[in-house]
Amino acid sequence: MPPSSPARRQGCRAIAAFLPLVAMTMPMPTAPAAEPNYDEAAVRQFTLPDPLAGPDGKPVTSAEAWRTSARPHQLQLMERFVYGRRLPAAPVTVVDAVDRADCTLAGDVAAVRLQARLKLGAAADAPTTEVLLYLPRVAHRVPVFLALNFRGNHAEHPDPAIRLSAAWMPDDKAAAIENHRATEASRGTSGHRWPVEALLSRGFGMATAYCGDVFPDRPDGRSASALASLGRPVAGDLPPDEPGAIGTWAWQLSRILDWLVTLPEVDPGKVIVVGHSRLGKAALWAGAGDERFAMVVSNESGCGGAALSRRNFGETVGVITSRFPHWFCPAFATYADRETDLPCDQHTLLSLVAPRPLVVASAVDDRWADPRGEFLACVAADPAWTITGSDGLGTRDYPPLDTPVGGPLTYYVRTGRHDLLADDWERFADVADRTLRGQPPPEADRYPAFHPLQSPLPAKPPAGATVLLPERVDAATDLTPFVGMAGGPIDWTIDDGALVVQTTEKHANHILSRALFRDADIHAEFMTAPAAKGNSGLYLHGHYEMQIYDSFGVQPPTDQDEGSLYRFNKPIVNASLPTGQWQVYDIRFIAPRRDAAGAIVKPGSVTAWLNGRVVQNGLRFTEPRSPYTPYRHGVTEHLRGVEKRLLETGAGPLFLQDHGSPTRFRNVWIRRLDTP
Ligand code: GTR
Repeated sequence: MPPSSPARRQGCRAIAAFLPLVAMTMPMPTAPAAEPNYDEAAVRQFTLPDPLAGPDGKPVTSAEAWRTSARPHQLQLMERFVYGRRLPAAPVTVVDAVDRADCTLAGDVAAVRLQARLKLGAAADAPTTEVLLYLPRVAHRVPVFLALNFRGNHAEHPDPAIRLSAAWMPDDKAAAIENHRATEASRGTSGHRWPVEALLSRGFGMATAYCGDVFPDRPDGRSASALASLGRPVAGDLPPDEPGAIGTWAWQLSRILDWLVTLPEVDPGKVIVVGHSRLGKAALWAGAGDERFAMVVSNESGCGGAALSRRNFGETVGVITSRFPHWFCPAFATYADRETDLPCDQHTLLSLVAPRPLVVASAVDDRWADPRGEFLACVAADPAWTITGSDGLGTRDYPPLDTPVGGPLTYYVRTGRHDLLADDWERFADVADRTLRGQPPPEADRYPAFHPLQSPLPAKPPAGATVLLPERVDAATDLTPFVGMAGGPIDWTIDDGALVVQTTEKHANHILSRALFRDADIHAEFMTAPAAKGNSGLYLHGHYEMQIYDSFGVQPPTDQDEGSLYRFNKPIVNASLPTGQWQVYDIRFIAPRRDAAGAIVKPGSVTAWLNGRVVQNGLRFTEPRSPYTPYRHGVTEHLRGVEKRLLETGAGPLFLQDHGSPTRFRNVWIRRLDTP
């Protein structure tokens, strides 16, 4: 460890004993500074400052002293060395009126949509921010998740009534942003990150606003930010503790909270601040500084967020402050390559959330954000929960994948890449249920996360999958996993490694799996042909169809286009590829539950990926809607038996659809999630 002043050393507590995974005695890294270090053995040794230390450097020993002395001191350290001084409150007013409308979202979710332009401050030129809020249509106050977004409210959900943001945005082809402005095609492009229907169905409200409303995310964004209206310098040499974008975004979150708590539908004591990545850093800072946030969620916030700066793993202080000089206060950049001199670290930030619930979520492939460094920050922050008499993390062992640990300080590392997914939100809601609402999360649907890799094709079936069609279909392929409509052998053809739909006049020569399942992950690779617009489909249980159709380039896609759950919901984005290319669906299917009389008592849900993009995100559905299901059109005696058993047991087959086009299939498998 580099030399440190006696005062600083006094404030440090050797945490080697409970950080067994940190190489405390390893040599300094040998990797060149330009290359990120991903070698655990090359992580430098360090000792963390004590998050319980008061201004005299000595750790406090009571909850009272922590609250009155250590906590304010630690908060000040985060202000001075990382994010800059917190910005003062400002009066918040609604410009014009709140636009409030009842609406029905996908899956028949009854909602109220509120849109409000908030003016943040009294001055004539005070900045404004557009807030979008969906509430479940219920008669009581609800907890609300508040998350800033990266590309405007309209990108978070395909609802065409959402106001299109007119603010500056970074150019981004995937979000259809051209010349720094959103376009109509931008609608819903981040929809997979904001599963409104699923959360409303669990009784939560969902609020969002664009971070660029108060600080455009670019190095020169300061001059166009809200800081000028707050009397802060926007040019020239800045004081070392001058806030940047993260401080301004945290201020925006608090101002939106000012408004949310005035709404009669919102439970003012249960607003949860959530953020992903850079906005996760802002969510943590907002939650640390503003104790009105009842719970805080960091999703893969990484360096300058939940990950320890002292660990030179993935992104570092030097890298982040040179790529994003506008995010932190100027002092932070001076700790590049000397992070061990920082009087605080990111566990300090986490400790400021205590004793409120905090979720720190990582993704295993997001090494840039240092998942283990995020966990170790939780371990090091844990004393702030225990000193207040609360349970905290409850472990010092890095958890297995997809296994949340702790509570109210919760950590998990999930399978997959850097992203915010429907499954993450379900976990946040689980913690909110247990802590803020004091109720167990809804049982069922708590299966291991599914984050399919859809490239390269064909994709390897996972362990435990029941393979219905192999990666290459040929004359030797066993086709008995499928039967025809009458229960006999199938008559589809084999050509060039694929099974090809054998169409008949009725367009009802479907095939169905012998294997039955209730809840399952389903994978199918397919290639459409020009005839009949490439029409085919995956009929889940024969009741719900994930559409296969030539929809390449169709804008906006409808609930009949590829990626839709036919007649239930259009795809979030059009992810279709042209005819003649292999495409791929992965589907997490949760079957509806029925009572003894066959009536649905709990909706089913579907999350689907098409060619690498999320096209359905926890979509809830109830009774089948299509008049063409195999049980209605071209039905046989055999199928009547299949449907009867389905209604009795909840388990049914997978159908590959004949709709008049010689669609090709290969590599089809199901992985059962439960045993009905
Ligand atoms: C990266 C940055 C990360 C993270 C991420 C994001 O470029 O290095 O710290 O904030 O952006 O916000 O998406």
